[in-house]
Amino acid sequence: MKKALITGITWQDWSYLAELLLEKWYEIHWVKRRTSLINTDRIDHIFQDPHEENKKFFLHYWDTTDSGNMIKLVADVKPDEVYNLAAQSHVHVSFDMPEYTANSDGIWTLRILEAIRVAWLEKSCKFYQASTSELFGWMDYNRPEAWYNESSPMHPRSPYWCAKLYAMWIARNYKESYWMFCSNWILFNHESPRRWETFVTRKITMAVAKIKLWLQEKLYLWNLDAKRDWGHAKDYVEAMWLMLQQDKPDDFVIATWVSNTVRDFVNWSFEEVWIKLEWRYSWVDEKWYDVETWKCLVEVDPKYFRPAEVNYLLWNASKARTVLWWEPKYTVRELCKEMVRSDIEKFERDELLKSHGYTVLNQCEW
Ligand code: NAP
Ligand code: G4F
Repeated sequence: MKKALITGITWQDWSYLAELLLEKWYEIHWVKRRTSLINTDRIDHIFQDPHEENKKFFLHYWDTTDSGNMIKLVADVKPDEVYNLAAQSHVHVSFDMPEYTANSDGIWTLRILEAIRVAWLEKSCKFYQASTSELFGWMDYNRPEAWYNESSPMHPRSPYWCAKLYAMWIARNYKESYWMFCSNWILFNHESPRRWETFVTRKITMAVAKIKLWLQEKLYLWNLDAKRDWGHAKDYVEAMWLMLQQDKPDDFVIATWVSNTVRDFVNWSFEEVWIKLEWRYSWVDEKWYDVETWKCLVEVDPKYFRPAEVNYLLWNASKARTVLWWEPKYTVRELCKEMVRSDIEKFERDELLKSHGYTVLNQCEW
């Protein structure tokens, strides 16, 4: 049985990766930081195995800023594969907390690589680094032949991407210096009903569900013309696992190769609940109205402005297709439908619980 060590377990990617690795009979060591509130709702279903003898999960507490703990953990567990998913991954927040982001996303990768090396596991342990599409920053979208691939020049546009660029290069450096198996997964945006609530797709689908159920009046956004290639996290974790099953380490762009605007995602989400919108004015004054009631449902709020923005991204993911034989199964419309439906179910359930006197925790800023 292979042993996997996974960092960043409370959110979206980990939960899908854990489901996949369980099917493949891995022993999983999951590490999470201590929080004062319980935040394991995305993964609780995985741990509710009543048969103790089936237990293949081991929880360890740790934080990306704590190297001593990681050195001990790696030496004790001796993992065959390490999936490094933990990160302060919100771009806007990284402008507010640049130093923390550099430490937690950049230097952290060095800490874990060193932990593998000092435990003498550099020849046996495969390391996976969750890198990001937005390392490339600018794109000239008038020249589609310039679609970016693994070797395009990089121009990160936020403290988060600068930290991730360091992380990617230090992993490449350990591969070249110590012959470690280090692969970078250069990911486009991937979403799901388990996506954190403050990324734009989930923020939209939650708001649409709440508006439909009369629980929210309006959705506030910024930069509706930003274009993203949105895939399903379930598809993307499969690529993650495939990368570590290769004979040689390599870097791969993982994308669906279709790019849409935030505006498209808003429209599709409202279409799922049979609300048709029409927009008036433009840029910061943009407002969207329900064509039946002429109620304003979407507005621009400059609060979400980013000091530097990436407006457009489209990458060439042909290497993953030819080498890993990886293909995304979900289209962005299917993804959007699943997210809206899941949010409607969630809020209907929450309302039912509240009507029976239970408290339901709510979050959401940015
Ligand atoms: P996510 O939802 O933001 O989850 C990040 C995880 O890291 C959470 O479990 C979080 O724990 C943990 N974490 C953050 N800071 C930590 C710290 N100081 N110590 C310990 N744990 C910490 O991210 P995701 O969307 O699942 O993405 C996984 C990875 O892929 C990230 O590295 C992200 O940067 C990268 N990525 C994601 C996308 C995407 O579109 N989803 C695209 C490109 C790259 P808490 O629950 O305690 O906060
Ligand atoms: O959903 P977002 O916050 O994702 P962003 O910035 O593209 O970053 C995500 O994908 C990266 C990979 O490509 C990851 F590395 C990163 O960790 C993260 O998972 O924003 C998408 C777009 C942006 O252009 C943003 O400015 O939507 C725009 N947007 C417009 N209004 C908004 C909002 N974004 C957020 N979060 N909230 C808004 O109200």
